[in-house]
Amino acid sequence: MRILLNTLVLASFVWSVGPAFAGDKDVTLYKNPQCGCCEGYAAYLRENGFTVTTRATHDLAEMSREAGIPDEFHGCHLSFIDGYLVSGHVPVSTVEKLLTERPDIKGVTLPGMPLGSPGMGGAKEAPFEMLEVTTSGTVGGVYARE
Ligand SMILES: [Cu+2]
Repeated sequence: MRILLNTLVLASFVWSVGPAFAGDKDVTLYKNPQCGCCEGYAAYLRENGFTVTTRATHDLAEMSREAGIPDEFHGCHLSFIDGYLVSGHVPVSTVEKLLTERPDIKGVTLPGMPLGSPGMGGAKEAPFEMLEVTTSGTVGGVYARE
């Protein structure tokens, strides 16, 4: 009987871990106060099931730099998702790939504001290349291209 009880307790514990995955979907997004396409990107994440808190800041460039992204590779906003940073208008499929594969990097950046990317208007002109932000504070290779 005790073994059965223990099993039940264990089973309910394992079961209760399930909803914790909801935490994977929590996003904090830092943006310049005037940035409209950043709000567009926040809306895009929400449409894809993420819970997004936007924070306006005048220190975005400094924050991106401190996160380990060299100036020329900054995205136009900076998101923190489940232990990773996601800079710029990164498609959600790449975010999911990052959260699933959990590589040993700080995150990814899509520099600038490419036309046709999520939250941006216009027509896509070229594949988006999401670059790795390495743990040593620089930009590595292409993590995903889409
Ligand atoms: Cu933008």
